[in-house]
Amino acid sequence: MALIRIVEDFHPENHAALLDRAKELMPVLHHRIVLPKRIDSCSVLSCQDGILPEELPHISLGKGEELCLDFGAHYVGRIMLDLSHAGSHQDAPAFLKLTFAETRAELEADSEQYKGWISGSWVPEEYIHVDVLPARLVLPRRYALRYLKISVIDTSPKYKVVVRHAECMTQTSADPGRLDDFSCRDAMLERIYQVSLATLKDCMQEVFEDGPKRDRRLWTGDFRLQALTNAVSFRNGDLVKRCLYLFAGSRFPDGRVSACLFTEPEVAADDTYLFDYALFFVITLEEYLEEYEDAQALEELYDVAMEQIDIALDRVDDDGCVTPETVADTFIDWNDEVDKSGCALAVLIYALAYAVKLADRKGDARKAGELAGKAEYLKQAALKHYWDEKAGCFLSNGQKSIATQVWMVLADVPEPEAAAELMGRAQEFADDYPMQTPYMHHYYVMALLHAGRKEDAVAHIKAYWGSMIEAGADTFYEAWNPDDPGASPYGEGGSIVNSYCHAWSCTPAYIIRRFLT
Ligand code: RAM
Repeated sequence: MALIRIVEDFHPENHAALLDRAKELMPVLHHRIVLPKRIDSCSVLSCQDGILPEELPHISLGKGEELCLDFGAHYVGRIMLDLSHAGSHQDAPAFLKLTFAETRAELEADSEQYKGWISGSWVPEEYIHVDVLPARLVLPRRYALRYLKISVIDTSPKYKVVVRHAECMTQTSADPGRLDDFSCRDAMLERIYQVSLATLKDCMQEVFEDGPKRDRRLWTGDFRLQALTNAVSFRNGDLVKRCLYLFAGSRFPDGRVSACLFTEPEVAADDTYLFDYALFFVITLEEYLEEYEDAQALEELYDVAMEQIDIALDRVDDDGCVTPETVADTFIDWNDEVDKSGCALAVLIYALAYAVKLADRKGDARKAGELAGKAEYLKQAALKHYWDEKAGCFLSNGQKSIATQVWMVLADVPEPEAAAELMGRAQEFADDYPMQTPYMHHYYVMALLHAGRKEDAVAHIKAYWGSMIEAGADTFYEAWNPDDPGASPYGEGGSIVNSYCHAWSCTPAYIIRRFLT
């Protein structure tokens, strides 16, 4: 299902003082020049692995010929190419196609075949005419890439194109100097740990982006997971604080925190509200305060957080269940077959636990007591309406999905002993409504840990994130199904717009540091 919300005549409400604070927290970007490590392929050479980039000035490309550069790792940055020509005078423009790719497989995809619902303009390819050679081509866009394919669409019979030099000026607001020298004893976990950090690093820009290829913006669901992983790695607390202020500073006119936010040309909340995502604002604020103890942020953001809770509680009906209209505004995962009503209620109960801590932290005993009471009431409602004794699990409108069990366990709806049993049983039917994103897999692992099933949690991290590593991931992907590597939430041909360095998949580093050492 396409996640496109359009509110007619939408004007977000901006709060200048909060946005000013966010501006003060603008991070420093760290830059580095990186050169291609090898020529991955070249149509004019009998190409075997390992042609060095030093060969570049000796390769000339005529009409229909191409070469592919491999920068050796995933980077975010700007590309500069020094181009010249070989042969007679350049009597016609050089017409080039540049294709950028985060993974090797992306290069094989054909953008013409993409018929999905998210904009095809995200496909990172450029068609460029160069009238005069030699030329230094500095591309105006920022790319997320490991590979760059340069295809010559046309020259003339009189000359060929030479790519003399290529470089990428990388950028990230993650400071590797902040990392400690931790390493895992287990080799696979160590690789997963390193790739998690590489993923987070490249998503850390002026905000915590969901993916540097796409959508390049803040989403609350992704942000919460980045903030957790950042706390055990790059520790850029100011970037977390900045993003909290951005979400608080531009909201729906009725006070709701938007699911995502634009920062260009100026800060503006998107007209997309997601029930679960708005609650992650509350959770992330509490977790930030726990990590960094920030009296100013508590003072200035507390009311916004409580407003999200009040808005969410207004969306609960007389039975203690989230209303169907609101369930329709709940993300959970890309699997549209999943009945999300049980999950929506559980996420609310889960968020209430954080809201109670937040109220306690603020010294707001009345609110803390009131919210603890609501949480208890909703837990009872969840047991009454969703627990099925015969099935031995939670059913959401009769449906037995892994997502519902995960969120009910995280919300502490079942008692600890029952949760441990439930998460044991739930693994048997996990594939009935398969989890489709590392985001949902993260919460699955967290539910296993919460239920005391540490071995299962480790096994799942190794099997799921490990299978991405085995498929060649330099950074973890937005969507991943080991049995169907080309799967995409975006419809026909969608793998070309998938993001292969995606914030919500960076959490194994957090889990390893916080729960497995
Ligand atoms: C997408 C992005 C983002 C996610 C939302 C729900 O467009 O991938 O990461 O949070 O959807």
